[in-house]
Amino acid sequence: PAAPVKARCPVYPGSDTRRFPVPDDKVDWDTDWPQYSPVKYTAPTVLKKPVWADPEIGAFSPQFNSLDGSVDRGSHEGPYRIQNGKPLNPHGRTGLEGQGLLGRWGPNHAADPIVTRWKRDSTGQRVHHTNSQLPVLQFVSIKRLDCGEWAIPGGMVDPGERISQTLQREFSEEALNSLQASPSEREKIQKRITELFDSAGLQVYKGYVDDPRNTDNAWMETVAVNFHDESGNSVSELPLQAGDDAGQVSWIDVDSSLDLYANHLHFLETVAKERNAHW
Ligand code: RP5
Ligand code: MG
Ligand code: MG
Repeated sequence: PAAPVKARCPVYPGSDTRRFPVPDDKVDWDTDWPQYSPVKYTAPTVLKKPVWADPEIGAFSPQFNSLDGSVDRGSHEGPYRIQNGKPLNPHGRTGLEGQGLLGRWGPNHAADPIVTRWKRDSTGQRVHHTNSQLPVLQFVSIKRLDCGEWAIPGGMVDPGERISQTLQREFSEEALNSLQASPSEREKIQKRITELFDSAGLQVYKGYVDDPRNTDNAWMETVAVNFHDESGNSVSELPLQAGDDAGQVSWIDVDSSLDLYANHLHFLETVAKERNAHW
């Protein structure tokens, strides 16, 4: 696979820590590189030992490459290597070791709900792109509070949680602000979206995410699933409201020129092609 780009961003997110620069030809662990000396960094939020984070390796030696209690430490990409008790990023060197901002050593599992509808004009007709002549898809996008980039409203899989639950919960929290809703409002939101999320979604990606928070020992993985409102009268009619780690939320036209968080654009490309939409 192509060498990760965002996981080698010069300055680690939320910090002043600079990664040890890793050129493309030195990403692979199998390429000998004695001079490699990655910076050690684990964010203060993680060092404070919140419930969602692992402690430092040493006294702590979890069951890697398997289900460890209710925490899934298996990778979607197959077994990963352990070196000096620490898991090695399966996509190679990142210039930084430790947990960074991530809670788990090894894979940190997320789920990404890609909710789409067709773009329509004021008369309800589907809009076709002037260049491709293909109908234009729109997806629900959030502006992340941590970095200001537009992204799919995804989030971490809680220990023991089923992916299908994570997809619906994260969409509700980030795009419908369910965390701030009263119990009765929350129930209404749930009712409106359950049908869409219970329908068979189209899985468009499963695996490593080129996330800027990745380190040599901790990385993001996701399952991205597309839920499509074909007729435009399901989720399309719900009022969007940003919540939790989202600062803004909006329907955005799907197009290859978008600039999105991590490798989310790659997931959308698959959605557009599968649905025969403009790209
Ligand atoms: C990305 O980070 C995933 O694709 C998902 O969108 C997101 C999950 O992390 P948080 O939104 O919980 O920070 O790697
Ligand atoms: Mg979230
Ligand atoms: Mg999120």
